Parts: sequence; C-alpha cells; structure tokens
Amino acid sequence: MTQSAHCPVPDQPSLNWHLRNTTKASDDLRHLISDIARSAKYISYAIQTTDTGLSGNTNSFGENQLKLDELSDDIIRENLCENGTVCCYISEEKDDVIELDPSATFTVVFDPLDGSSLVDANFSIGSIFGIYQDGDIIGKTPRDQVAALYVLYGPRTLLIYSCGNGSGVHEFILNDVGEFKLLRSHLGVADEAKNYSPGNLRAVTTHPQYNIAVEEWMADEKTLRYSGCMVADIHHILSKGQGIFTNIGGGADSTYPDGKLRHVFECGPFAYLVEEAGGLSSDGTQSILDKKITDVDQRTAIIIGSKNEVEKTVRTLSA
Ligand code: AFP
Repeated sequence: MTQSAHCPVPDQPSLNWHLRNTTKASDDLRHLISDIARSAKYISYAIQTTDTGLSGNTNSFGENQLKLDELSDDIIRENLCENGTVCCYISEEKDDVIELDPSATFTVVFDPLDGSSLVDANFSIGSIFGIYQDGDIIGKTPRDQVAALYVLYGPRTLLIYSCGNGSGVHEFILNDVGEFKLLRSHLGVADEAKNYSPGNLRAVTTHPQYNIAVEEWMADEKTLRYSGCMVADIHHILSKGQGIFTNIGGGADSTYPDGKLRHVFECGPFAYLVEEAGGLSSDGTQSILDKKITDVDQRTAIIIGSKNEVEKTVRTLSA
C-alpha cells in the first residue's frame, strides 16, 4: 500500500496501522482483528480490577460478579456481535456453536481465558483466537485459519498475531492509553531448543516414552520453563526464539488419554503461529495444521516449537 507523504511511517506503528500497511488482510478481517484486540483491552482491565474466582458472589454494589473466564467470554461475545462480520463463534466456555449472522463471513474460535486456574496466584494468563473463513469448521483443519492471535496478560499485556502465508508473526504491547503498539516484528523460532516446557507431566507414569523424552531433556541440561499456562509457555518460545512445549496423552486409563489441550481453541491457533514463525507442530504423527477437526471439543497431543527438537521428540515418543 502506498503511504501518503502526509502520513509518514510512525516510529512505533499501532496494530491498526500494521494490519493496514503490512498485510494483505481484507478490510473485514482487519476490522475483526481490531475488535478482538479491543475485547482484550477490556479483559486486561478486568484482570487488574476484578476479584478473582468469585462467581456467584456479589460486589459492594450488590451486583452479581462473574468469574473472570465467564466475564472474558461475555466481553468477547459483545465485541464479535458489534463487529458484524462473524457468522458464528465457538468458545471454550460454551458447549455449542453460537450462531450470530448466517450471512456474515468469519467463524471465530477462542479460549477467552486460558490458564484461569492460575489467576488467584497472579501468574500470567492469556486469550487465544483462531479465525476461519465461512461457517462450520467440522472437516476443516487449522491450516484453513485465515489468521490467529493470542493475548498474554502478564506484567505487561502483549498481543501476537499473524495473517499467515509468509506475512510473519508480530508482537504488540498495550500502552497506557489503551493502544497496541508494535514491539517486535517477524518473531522467529530457531531449529534447536535450549528450553523445554513439558505439560501433562502426570502422563509419564503411563507413557514410558514420554518419561524418556523428559529424561533426555534433563540429560541434555536443557532449561525447564513451565508455568502451567499454554499462552505464557508458548510465548516464551516465540519470545526467546527457541524451545519445545509438549502436552501428551497418558493412554486409555489415564486422566487425559489424548492430552489435556483442545485442538480447536488452543492447539490450532498456536500451530498456525509457531509454524508461521519457522517452528513445527505435531500430534505425534502429523502437523497439528493438517489434523482434521472432528468435534469442537476434540483434544489432541501436541509437540510444538523448535523444528529439530520437535522431530526428535516425535521419534522418541513413537519408538
Ligand atoms: P486452566 O485454564 O484450567 O488453568 O488450564 C490451563 C491449560 O489448559 C493450559 O494453559 C496449560 O498448558 C495446561 O492446562 C496445563 O496442563 P497441566 O497442568 O496438565 O500441565
């Protein structure tokens, strides 16, 4: 897009400027990402100001208080309704697909507050979003997403997005006046990992190969970085430019036979972002991006991050 002499390139571009000037996103997609970013600002504020985990309680005004994850879900719904380009959405907080406008363009899948069990401990938490063209995602794969983003609510609030197709993965910081400003563009993931982030570690008792993978990481003297929030743990990989994150199923008799994480809301958007940044994702046999969506609630094992370490771990797990 040509830049008018009267509109020089800003020193620190905003998310809106970046979407308009550096991506091929349609106007509708740009506006949708902007409206999702707007909901993230409200969630960020709610995390700072709302009592944690108080569903069913009343505040000092006698009003019912929502748990933060329910509140986040409501905030996103309000913004998607207002946006007008969303035919339906699927939230981790809701059992069913929510129809908004059958004639509209996009389906949005999201986990409104990932890591919500960590809120009272004041750990970092996040929101995850995937955007698909048209309705009905059953039978599609995460590769069909037209954009994905996540927001990390930590000491600082960060938004990371990509519109795919080689356009890169870009990081923005929420400033004091409520604007997302570019922090780093084109985040990359190197082939070798120095850090490891092993989720659903309870599975090592029923999945001996997972135990071996963990022992290999320890023997390699890799650094453990695990917080229990997928958004924070995968952001660590994108931020440091290397690392591996796993969440592996423990088999038929275990708590999470197929792993704890959900294909649609959690693994799909992160696979889109990490592979766009040069990393790799796998469910143990194929890229998460190629794994068919059979159910909105489907769970999947995930091995994601630095390419060589993901490939090596997949070999160990299947040996
Ligand atoms: P909550 O949203 O219930 O806190 O769960 C967080 C999460 O879904 C994901 O963010 C973590 O990676 C994963 O659970 C942690 O699972 P383990 O505790 O089994 O490692």
